[in-house]
Amino acid sequence: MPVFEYAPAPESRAVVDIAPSYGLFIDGEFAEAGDGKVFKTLSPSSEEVLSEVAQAGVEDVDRAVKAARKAFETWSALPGSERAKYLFRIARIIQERSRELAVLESLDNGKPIRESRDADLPLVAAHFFYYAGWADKLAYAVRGRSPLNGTSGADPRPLGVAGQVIPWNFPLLMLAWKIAPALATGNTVVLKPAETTPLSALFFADICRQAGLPKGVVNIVTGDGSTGAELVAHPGIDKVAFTGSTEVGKAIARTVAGTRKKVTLELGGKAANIVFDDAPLDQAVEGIVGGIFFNQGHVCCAGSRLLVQESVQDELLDALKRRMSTLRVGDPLDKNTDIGAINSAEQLARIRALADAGEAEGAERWAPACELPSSGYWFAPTLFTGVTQAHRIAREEIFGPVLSVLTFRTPEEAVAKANNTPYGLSAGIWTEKGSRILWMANKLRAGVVWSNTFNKFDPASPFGGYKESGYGREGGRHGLEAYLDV
Ligand code: TAP
Repeated sequence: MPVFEYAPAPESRAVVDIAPSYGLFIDGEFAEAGDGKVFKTLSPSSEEVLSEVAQAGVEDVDRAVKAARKAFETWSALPGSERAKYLFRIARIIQERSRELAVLESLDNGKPIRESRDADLPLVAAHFFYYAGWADKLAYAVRGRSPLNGTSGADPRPLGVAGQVIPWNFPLLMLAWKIAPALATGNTVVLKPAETTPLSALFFADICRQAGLPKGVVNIVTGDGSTGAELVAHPGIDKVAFTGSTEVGKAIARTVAGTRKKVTLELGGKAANIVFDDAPLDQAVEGIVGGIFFNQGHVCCAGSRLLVQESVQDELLDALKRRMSTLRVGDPLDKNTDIGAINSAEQLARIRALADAGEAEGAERWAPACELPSSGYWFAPTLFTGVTQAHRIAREEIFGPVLSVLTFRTPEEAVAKANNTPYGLSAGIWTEKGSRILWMANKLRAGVVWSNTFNKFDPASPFGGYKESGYGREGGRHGLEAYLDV
């Protein structure tokens, strides 16, 4: 089967040569699906077909799990320092091939090249570097257990084969969050990327070959939700790691209930970005814009509810509207683009329906004048004022470039409104007062709380939710525990 060919060029389509078709990556080889089924992956900015990709069926998933099981015997027995060498090699190849990967990601996902190049790709490499560093220090990975306090000098054991299912919003970054800690801890993996963004995972498979990773340690099964369901239900899986919607997360929890499988679920969010009247407003406006319009708002921890203190509401909203009027929506491969394409026609329909519901329920809709391209899937950055807590746009995850503005008078009211959601993934606080930041951070039921910034990520920081945003943590030392028998 063909792999991705390198063609040096500036940030443009020509950087990466995409083959007309791709197979599944099982046991170190690309191969067609057993029943020959394929599906198309599109560029959401042009609706052009980028490639045809194999649709894994039940037998393909079984082959992949068996390959991972076989590879587990030798991979888990390698000294951590040897596994680290492979991970460091993968990290370096990602850096070397980051232009190709950034262009591929922007083509298949629709995100602006400035984001894939300057945010996604550096974070992907950083994850592999970070977890490579842990592979020979696992005796220190589990809280309360360390050779230094005499509890255990032995490495904790890996779980076995991890079945990993990821969404389309950060295709390669979500892959890195899953694969890097799994491999560092001695597990092997079968990963299913989202149906609309399979290409960077297949490119990554090629990188595994380039790095000389032993066959079967990483397997990629492309397909739709049915492939994900088969993977999660497969009896040969020891660990399920899922990132996606709360609805599918609940179905997965039901599937694995009563089995030996360990599970981590990273699900939806409806974060509050809370601005007090003493906050540096210019800085807050940048944080609000980055919080909701980064990656077209396709971000689980997006600051989709702006809670602004009543006394600065008018001033803040004027500044925010001025800033939103400068955002450029358009070609993801143009370095000046701020907001790219919505990932799919289905997602665009979902965003439109919720925005229409916002208007129908009485909130006031505003968007800057901007011309949207004629083909592809687009949605202008949009702001709703006069939003109440009962409105759907204040309660449901929109997963698009739509901001709902609510107001508050006191810190207590801000906390109550911020926590009034079934989700609990993230929150932001903008204020000059350090004591208020600490007080709020303790009261907010959110896995991540940013202060005077938003959407900042680091591989050393654990990430994950409360309530219906899921359970388990990814990133940092906590992210290792999810793959270890502790
Ligand atoms: P989902 O529809 O849940 O899809 C996620 C993945 O699960 C996809 O690969 C999907 O395949 C697969 N899938 C669908 N049905 C399945 C089933 N019954 N069993 C197993 N796998 C199944 O979510 P999405 O629309 O791709 O992503 C958006 C959601 O992800 C949002 O709610 C967002 O908040 C959440 N998200 C959370 C985080 C964190 S870290 N908490 C990060 C990113 C995104 P197909 O693509 O083929 O349908």
